[in-house]
Amino acid sequence: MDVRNGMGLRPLGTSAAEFEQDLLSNLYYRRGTTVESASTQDAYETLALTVRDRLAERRVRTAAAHYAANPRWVYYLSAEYLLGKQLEQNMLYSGTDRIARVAMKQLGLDPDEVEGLDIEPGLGNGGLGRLAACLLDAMATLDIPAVGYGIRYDLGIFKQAFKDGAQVEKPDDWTYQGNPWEFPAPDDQQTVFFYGHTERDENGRTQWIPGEIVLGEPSHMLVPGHGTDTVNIVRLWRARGSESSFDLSRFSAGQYAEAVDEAVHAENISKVLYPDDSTELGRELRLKQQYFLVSCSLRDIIRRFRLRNTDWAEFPKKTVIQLNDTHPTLAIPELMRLLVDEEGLGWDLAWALTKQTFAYTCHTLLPEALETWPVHMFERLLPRHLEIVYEINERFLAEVRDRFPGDVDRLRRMSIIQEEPERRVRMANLAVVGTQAVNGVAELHSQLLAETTLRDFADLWPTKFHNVTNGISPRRFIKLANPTLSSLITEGLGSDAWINDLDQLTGLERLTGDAAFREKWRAVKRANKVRLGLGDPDSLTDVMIKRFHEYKRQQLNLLHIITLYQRIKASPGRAYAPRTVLFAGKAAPAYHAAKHIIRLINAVAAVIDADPAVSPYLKVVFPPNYNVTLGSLIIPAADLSEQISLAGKEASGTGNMKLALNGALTIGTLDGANIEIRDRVGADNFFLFGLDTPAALELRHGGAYQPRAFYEQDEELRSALDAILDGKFLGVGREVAESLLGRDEYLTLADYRSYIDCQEQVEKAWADTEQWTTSSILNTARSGFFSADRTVRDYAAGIWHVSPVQVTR
Ligand code: 26V
Repeated sequence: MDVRNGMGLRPLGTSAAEFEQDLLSNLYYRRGTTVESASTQDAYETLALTVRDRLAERRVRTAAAHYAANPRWVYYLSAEYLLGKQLEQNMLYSGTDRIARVAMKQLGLDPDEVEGLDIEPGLGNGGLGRLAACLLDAMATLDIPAVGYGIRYDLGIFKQAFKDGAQVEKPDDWTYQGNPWEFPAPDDQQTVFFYGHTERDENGRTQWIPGEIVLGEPSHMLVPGHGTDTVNIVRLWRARGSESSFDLSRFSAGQYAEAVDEAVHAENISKVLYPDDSTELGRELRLKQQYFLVSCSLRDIIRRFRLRNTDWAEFPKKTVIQLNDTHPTLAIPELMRLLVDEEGLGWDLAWALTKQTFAYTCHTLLPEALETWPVHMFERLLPRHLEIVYEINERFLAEVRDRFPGDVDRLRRMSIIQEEPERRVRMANLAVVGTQAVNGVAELHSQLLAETTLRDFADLWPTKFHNVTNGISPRRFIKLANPTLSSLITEGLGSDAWINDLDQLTGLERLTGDAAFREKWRAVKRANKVRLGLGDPDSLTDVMIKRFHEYKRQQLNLLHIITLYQRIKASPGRAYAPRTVLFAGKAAPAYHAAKHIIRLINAVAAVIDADPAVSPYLKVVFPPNYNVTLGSLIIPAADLSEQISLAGKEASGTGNMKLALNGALTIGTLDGANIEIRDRVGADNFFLFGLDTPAALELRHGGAYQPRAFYEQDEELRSALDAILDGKFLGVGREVAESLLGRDEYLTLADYRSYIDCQEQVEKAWADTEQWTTSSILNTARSGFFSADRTVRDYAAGIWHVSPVQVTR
């Protein structure tokens, strides 16, 4: 019997009755209980396992098909994944959503209550982590053999609560009830070295004698494709103390806590996700996390390579490793170390293989987000890797010297080692030097990378630089998040094939002329607002959902709210279109400026709520703890999408795509993927305002920017800032106003008037309900390009050079 083909297994049934039987059986044999005595948690775990079994069977067939094909694999290395809840998704993908609900009702269980226990693995900060999840979804859907590698943090992104309007953080112990979606794989455990020193053996080979040894324990979650039998995996590593880390002599001497010190220390590596996105911390534990991820994953990749291959020359033909930002860049010197020190390959061959294997995606332009590590810390933790980085750098700089003789400035800029004011390893430089392709995540971003941040490298290797515009999973962000709109679209197009072929949405364009369809479209939007339950469903729902960062300019949105508030106070008689402004998002715990903005938003919300002259027209809501689950409720309810970052700062944005796809109109700057959204949905269906990138650069770096001048010249702006400074909002937020009047790093005041005027255009457009609905439909109809399926096809054709492998029954 060929176990690899899953032969000899009883096929799992596709009827509700069979599903019910499997539920009962799993409840009994895997939870050890019965329907009569089962808790809701028992019911949930059992449902999860019963759904999971259907995917496990596809997983086995996928693994067999991939093994037989011995294809070129994509390995996606990412320190973060924001996968979102698994249950609903896995029911949809396994085709069990309907029968599962029928079966549960048969057993007297409330499906909604049971599904309510599913938790969200928050193993990421924001855009970068969610992008990783969307790309995995699309790779599986397109039958691309792929494995995602990451870290199984014990504590995910903190839970956000508000106390007196201020953000407080609580730990996210996401697996305290267990995690039914996870398959432990103890057989594939890896050993990771840290610290120590290097020695040369009699043959001149280098050996790393470690000072600490930690075990990496893998488990994986399933990544099913939609409308296909492919089920890929995401493999997450958890740190464990090695056997020697348990100190038996201390234990015997009665020092029980001290005996486990070392093991506890080791396990700290995967204890917590760092919650700071976009500011570099330079903490040793974070560097340890990065190496831990890289070391475990590379050994696993090599183990998998060796199942079917023997010749190292084949390695890049069978393997492409995508680095999700610089966080996993240590994989470059690590592969060199494995090939040269452990496998005995010569440097030149090892380097050629390494460079061919890796590709690097950059997700930022902010200089403070470019990772660097102090050389002394790097050297202490990874002594052999520093030697290798030096060698890579020396050879690289020789190449630069050849190309640009005498240009010492260029050498200084391009060196992997920064010398002043402190010696540091520049991870982005290492990532560019050690890969065959570098990409930005939207047209403008890729262009700016090549012209500014990575310009010297683009001069040297122009063909290395690519653009791959981000995309989002249509399964997660419309089909699952917005079931009613999805049904209406399917009804309108006559088929649901659009879910895996999002360009088909253009078929909606002709329906804009159908008054009955427009009516239904509005009814869906309204129902989604009712479902969200955070404000008048007939008001203009104005949504800004993203991490808090000054460059994203939540403070600009707030200045608009204060201006509206003051206008309503000044002329109470006018007919204002009711508006609900919704914010959601977290601030990094140490990012004080962002936290001040959060606190001020909550204060303004409270003051407006308490003012009966204003509250009928204006409401500010700020539900706490933004995550994939909350986003999936908000996005379908949005009329207006706020994408108001300073031009040249937001690499891409992906929330902008999710909102447009769900029929929200964007008010935005010419930044990131906003530009591509506007190009596609049409200028008439997009509210554009603000400085463009050249104008912003000119104003900022011309050195003549004076925020005070805008304050003095614009009465409404002055009045809004004065209200804050005068303590009109519970005495909160002076820091925000002072920062804007001081340096105003992100040119908020320069864009204020343009933004306010544009919001007036929004209000006018909102008054024309039929035209607004038409624009809403056109936003959806023309957002097909932003499917992550298109993004993955772009990577596959331009960077990975991989082809699909079909999984057959
Ligand atoms: C950066 C850092 C810097 C060092 C400290 C820890 C840490 C943790 C996470 C990050 C990632 C920030 C980069 C990021 O999330 N970029 C976002 O990527 C999205 C997907 O490409 C893109 O849409 C957003 O515009 C971009 O801000």
